[in-house]
Amino acid sequence: MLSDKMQAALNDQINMELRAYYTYLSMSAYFQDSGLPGFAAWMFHHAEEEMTHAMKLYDYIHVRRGKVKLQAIPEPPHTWDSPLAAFEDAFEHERKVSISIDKLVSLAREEGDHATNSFLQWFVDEQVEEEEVVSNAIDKLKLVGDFGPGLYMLDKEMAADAAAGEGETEAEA
Ligand code: OFO
Repeated sequence: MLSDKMQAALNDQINMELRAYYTYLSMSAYFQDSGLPGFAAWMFHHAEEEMTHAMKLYDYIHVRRGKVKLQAIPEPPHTWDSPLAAFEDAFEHERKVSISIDKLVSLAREEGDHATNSFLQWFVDEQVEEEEVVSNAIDKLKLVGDFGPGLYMLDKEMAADAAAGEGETEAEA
């Protein structure tokens, strides 16, 4: 049985994952509109991963006989100043998710809720990898800068990564 506090915190986390899903889907649309289909595919794939994270939490609350309470998802931004700005925004989002997961782990430990603590370890590992794949993309975008042919090549690489499920973390593979 989950405590009321833990149930509320897990429901908040579902909302955070769904916000990430919605934001990355909006980024995918932005890349599509910008003539970068490879980035669009990569970001779409990443958005789908966020939905699986939300559903893991959703299922867990049910398994523990808790109540899922879905919350409103705010409208995401629709455009970014550049591909780099979009990925920097994604990185900020991932940092916030990591901090939120750490707080959930601390709460589970405070409450002596070993099952939830164990369940959350998957998310702890996942966040390390998620931050890494997004920051790798940022590094590449910084290298390429405004050089059009470089961006074109990078778009092809992102398309190949998305098709191969790369950017997908080990835990999800
Ligand atoms: Fe990329 O954040 Fe989910 O967990």
